[in-house]
Amino acid sequence: MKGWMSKFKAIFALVVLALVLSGCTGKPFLSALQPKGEGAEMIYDLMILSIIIMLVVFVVVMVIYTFVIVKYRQKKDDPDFMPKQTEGNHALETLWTVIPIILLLILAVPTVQYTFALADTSPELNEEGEEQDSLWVNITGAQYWWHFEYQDMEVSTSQELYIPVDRRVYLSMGSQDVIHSFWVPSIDGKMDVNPTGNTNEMTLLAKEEGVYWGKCAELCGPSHSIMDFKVIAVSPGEFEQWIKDMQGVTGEETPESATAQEGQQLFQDNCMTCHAIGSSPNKIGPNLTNFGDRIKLGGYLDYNKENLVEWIQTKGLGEDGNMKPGNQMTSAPYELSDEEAAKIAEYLMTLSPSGITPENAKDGVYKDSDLKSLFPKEEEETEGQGESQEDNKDEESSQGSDESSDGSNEGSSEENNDE
Ligand code: HEC
Ligand SMILES: [Cu+2]
Repeated sequence: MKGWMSKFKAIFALVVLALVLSGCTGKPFLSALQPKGEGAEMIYDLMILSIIIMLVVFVVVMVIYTFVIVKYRQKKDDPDFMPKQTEGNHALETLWTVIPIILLLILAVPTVQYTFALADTSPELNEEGEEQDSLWVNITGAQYWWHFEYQDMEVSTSQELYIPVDRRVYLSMGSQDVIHSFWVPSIDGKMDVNPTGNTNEMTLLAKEEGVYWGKCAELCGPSHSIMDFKVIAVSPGEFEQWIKDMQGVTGEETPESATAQEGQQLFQDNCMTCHAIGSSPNKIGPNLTNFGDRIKLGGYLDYNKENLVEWIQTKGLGEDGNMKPGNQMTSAPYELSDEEAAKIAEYLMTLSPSGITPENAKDGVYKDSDLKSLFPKEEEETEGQGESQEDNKDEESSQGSDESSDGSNEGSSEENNDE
């Protein structure tokens, strides 16, 4: 009876273990064990390689161990049995020194190779071997959200980063308060962001369209564990369209319904010190240009009007204090009635300047594009240098902002004057 029980226990333990371990591969949009990006694949390969090496070592050691225990154990009929004793065997000692060195080399070569490959931020080459324009995004981490600014494109957004699939995206990263760490497990490894002014660089390359979950991987305060964000990988053609739609937004667009219009006014009176709609440098709070397309509120809460009103009323804390503890919106000076908060919520939910939304990451439609139309043309700069200098002067006097030092953004410069 006893034997049967212990057998049963062992089987039960194995089943539980199998269940637990099979759960380890996790969700496909949040798992380093189901890589969907270039960096994540390399990291996964290294993981598999080191596990194989570990298993081989384990099995070999265990086989020898079992063999020795069985073969050389004290025999019942011969209690004085003593196996032959060896000491100072050169061949053996060389063997067990050389084998680990070889194993370490097998691990080290791809590890070093991948480490340098992942740190490489030089331009990607196209099929003809020419350097492609690099799509750079400035990323800023803040307690407890992320800001994204598409370099030279006059497009900013927060919390949800749209990227083209199959194309390397270059990230230049910093923080506006404390150290955070940018991590999209199924696409790439982690990168810390520092508040000291030095920027870290990395690339992201998603190999499949999809909505991938990102996490802050550095303990940065009470809401660290919910400093979530999303990476939305759409086809290059859809990405191009998205950028173009986002470029036109000024924040002055009038929403259709009268309630939303009132909400817009209330928003402009109470919220614009910290939030922006349309391209803007990083502010105290998230950029809300395409807030209507957000998958989550505040990075992780269900996106619906009820939550949004509660968020606005409690300044991101929540009625029982568990929406985003310690968040920086708590210092907002406004007082709003329930009705006013609801109007603002209605307005914010209309902010959807582009037909390209997270849904496009799931539709399986692949529109190709080389994204060329998004980059400022180099020919123009060399061609009409005399003229463009004059143009710049005019702009500088009328605009007087720091933006004008960058002559490449002529086309969209009016859009920055909305403050
Ligand atoms: C003192 C600056 C400040 C003011 C004023 C302010 N906010 Fe915020 N807001 C923030 C910060 C900071 C966050 C990010 C909080 C976080 O996620 O940790 C935020 C987040 C939000 C979010 C969530 C954004 C997202 O991407 O999910 C919404 C919505 C929002 N604020 C609405 C408003 C509204 C509406 C007003 C005006 C009634 C307002 N805020 C006023 C600082 C401010
Ligand atoms: Cu953080």
